Amino acid sequence: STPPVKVAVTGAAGQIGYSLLFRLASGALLGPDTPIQLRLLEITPALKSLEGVVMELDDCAFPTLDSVEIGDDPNHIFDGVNLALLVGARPRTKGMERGDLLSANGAIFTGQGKALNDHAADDVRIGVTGNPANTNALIAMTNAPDIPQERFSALTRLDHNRAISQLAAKTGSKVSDITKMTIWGNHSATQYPDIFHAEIGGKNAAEVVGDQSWIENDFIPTVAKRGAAIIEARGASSAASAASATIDAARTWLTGTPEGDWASMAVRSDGSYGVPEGLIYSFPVTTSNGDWEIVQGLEIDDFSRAKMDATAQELVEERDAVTELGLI
Ligand code: NAX
Repeated sequence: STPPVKVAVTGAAGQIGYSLLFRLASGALLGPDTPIQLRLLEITPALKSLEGVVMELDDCAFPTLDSVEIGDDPNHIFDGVNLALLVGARPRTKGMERGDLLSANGAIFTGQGKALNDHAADDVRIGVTGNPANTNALIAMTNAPDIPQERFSALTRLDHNRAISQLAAKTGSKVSDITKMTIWGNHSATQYPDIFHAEIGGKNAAEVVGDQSWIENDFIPTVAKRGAAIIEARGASSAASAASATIDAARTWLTGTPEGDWASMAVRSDGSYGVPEGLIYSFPVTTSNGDWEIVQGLEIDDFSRAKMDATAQELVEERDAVTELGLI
């Protein structure tokens, strides 16, 4: 049978964790034939609550769940992990400035980057969901000099899935007919969801929509501000959809994009499309055997260029801020 895969989840007692763990344990990542060993990291005060979650995992009697370990020491929890899903982060609380948020999260992601560097398996892949996701991934990557930089990514798959869903609703098509969706840039309100290269049943999506004003004034802001709309409606931030996207992103990374399609992933820029090298920026990527490649040669018009540059600029500012704080 297939050897077990060790998957670390941080922030495991949080609301995304509550959705994510059960899907991982039930085989949503690698199917029914690959046993999963969960390694769950939390801060000390949340360990008791995490014990309750583990009781529930036990009670599901998932055949694919091989073992569960919990703890508050990243050096122990990350030992030998093949996949690390960094979900736990310090949320922005009242009165907190952006700099405070960056330094609180900086402390988390420098420490976790070092622990991954020293203890993860040689084939580790690291996906960052916790916000500010792109810059947290940059911090972890920079603090893990022995791990190849292409093993780090930040989550923009939720934005990607939101964009597909909005486009399907607008055009009366099925989500499964939509391919080549792209989210460019930061997982923030400056992100640029791009349908100019997307296809619906093989036809160019922007042409099928045929309405530039919908794209500019409806589609892009709806996708970019969807997180706030969920908070407004639900009284809590998106959790199940974020967990689902975290699994989609990891599955795509490990098992590959289908022929003729791509996915959005925030990865280290190599300068493609004029994006400053070294930023963790969301690009269209194809994946196979656990490696990704940025899709090359897409034509970028002036409208797209301006949006891609604006979100790059925000990431440059975040990088400058964490450089000043001495985090990278
Ligand atoms: P919760 O506040 O419910 O859970 C976060 C958990 O992380 C808490 O249990 C906390 O104890 C734990 N934690 C804090 N510091 C830790 C550390 N140093 N080590 C281990 N665990 C630690 O937040 P939740 O709703 O689950 O969201 C988690 C993160 O995902 C947040 O940063 C949130 O902003 C981010 N999101 C990212 C999304 C994306 O698409 N990239 C979308 C959803 C979500 O907003």
